[in-house]
Amino acid sequence: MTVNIKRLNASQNDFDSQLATLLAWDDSVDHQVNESVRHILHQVKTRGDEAILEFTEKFDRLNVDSVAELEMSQNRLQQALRAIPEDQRVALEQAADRVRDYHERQNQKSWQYQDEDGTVLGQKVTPLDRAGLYVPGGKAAYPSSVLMNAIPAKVAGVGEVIMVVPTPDGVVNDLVLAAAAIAGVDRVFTVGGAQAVGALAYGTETIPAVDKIVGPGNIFVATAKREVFGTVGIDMIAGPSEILVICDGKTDPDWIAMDLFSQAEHDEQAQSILISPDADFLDAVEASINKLLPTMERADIIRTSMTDRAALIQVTDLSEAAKVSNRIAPEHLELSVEAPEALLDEIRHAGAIFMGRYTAEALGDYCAGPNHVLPTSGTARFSSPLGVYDFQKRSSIIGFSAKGADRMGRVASVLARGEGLTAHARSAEYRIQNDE
Ligand code: HSO
Ligand code: ZN
Repeated sequence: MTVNIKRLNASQNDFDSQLATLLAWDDSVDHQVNESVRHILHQVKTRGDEAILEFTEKFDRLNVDSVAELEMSQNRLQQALRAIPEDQRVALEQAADRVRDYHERQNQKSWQYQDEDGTVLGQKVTPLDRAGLYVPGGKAAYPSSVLMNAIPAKVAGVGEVIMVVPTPDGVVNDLVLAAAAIAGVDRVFTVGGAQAVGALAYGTETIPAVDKIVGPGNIFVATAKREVFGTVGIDMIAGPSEILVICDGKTDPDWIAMDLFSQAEHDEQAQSILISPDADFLDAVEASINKLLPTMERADIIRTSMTDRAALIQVTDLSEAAKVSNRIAPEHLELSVEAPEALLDEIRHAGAIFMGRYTAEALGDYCAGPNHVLPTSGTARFSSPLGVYDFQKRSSIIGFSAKGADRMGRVASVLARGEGLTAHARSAEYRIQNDE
């Protein structure tokens, strides 16, 4: 059974509408989910631990007497670290080191300066007191995502990182716990779903409230995060994974086919797009796709994703490829070309840019160093990879000298009177020195 992949040509008249159709995906809100999430959140907010125990029994079939029993101790995390295969442990540690090195460079410094009046102005950077990390259970439980979410928080100096992870029927994933140990996660609770998001947002007798919740999850988790936003901060709500490859036609078609598969295998709604000026190369990659697909463990997911959402797009040259890519603003962009640096100049919107034929996107997912939590669904137009800056905030510092208070007090007074705010005006005027 061959896969039928859409072919688009950027010179066709209806290319714009074809592209729009290609990029559309089903993110419709489900009212039933909304309602049940609201119910769960309300229960957790008002009944705390008791509600957590009830929902954990109901959804994860886990029956315990207290939420304390759902906490995994640091000893338990270390035990997981010893239990996993040695090659897994070493690879997780290598990945963690590189992710830490990269993110340390993102650390922002507080700064101050003095103006000519001796007035001090500045910006003070402080980490969040507590961050919550949601880790999905089952198939979507990625130890690599534990590293990518927890390490930037720790590098930012977050006081306490609290992880929640569902363990249906009490089955724990040792790789996930080991990754938590390596990343330095402070506390882990085996609670999942909307109830876990509620616990992190509102706090319960046992689970502390956090200031921001990050991490991926299913529709219940995503809906709950949207709902508690405002009470706490949240990261982005991730859509399906995407990869866009721009290729000059000179990379091995098997490599490109597998790069497209690497995101397609995440989920049926994932999107893989190849853009090339070389029509024969598009044919060659399509042949590789059909040759390689039967060898894939997740062939069914890949087939659905490639059939429903993939596309091979022909362009006249690499500049046009960059233009089309900028309109898509992909999560991952591979520049599989001879001179990626030159093409990079033309790229404006992408979550992460993978330079040259040797840079497989998969390396970025695991161990290159940069974060793999990236803006999806075109949001790279206005947002950035998860980073240290997401776990820090800034306070403005303002310290007037007497001379500055005099000079700027006059300005503030005029503006305040213009707004009809007399208390503002007089507060500023008190500090004006009328001795000349
Ligand atoms: N590609 C995913 C991250 C991931 N891949 C985790 C493998 N494991 C983010 O788009
Ligand atoms: Zn991936």
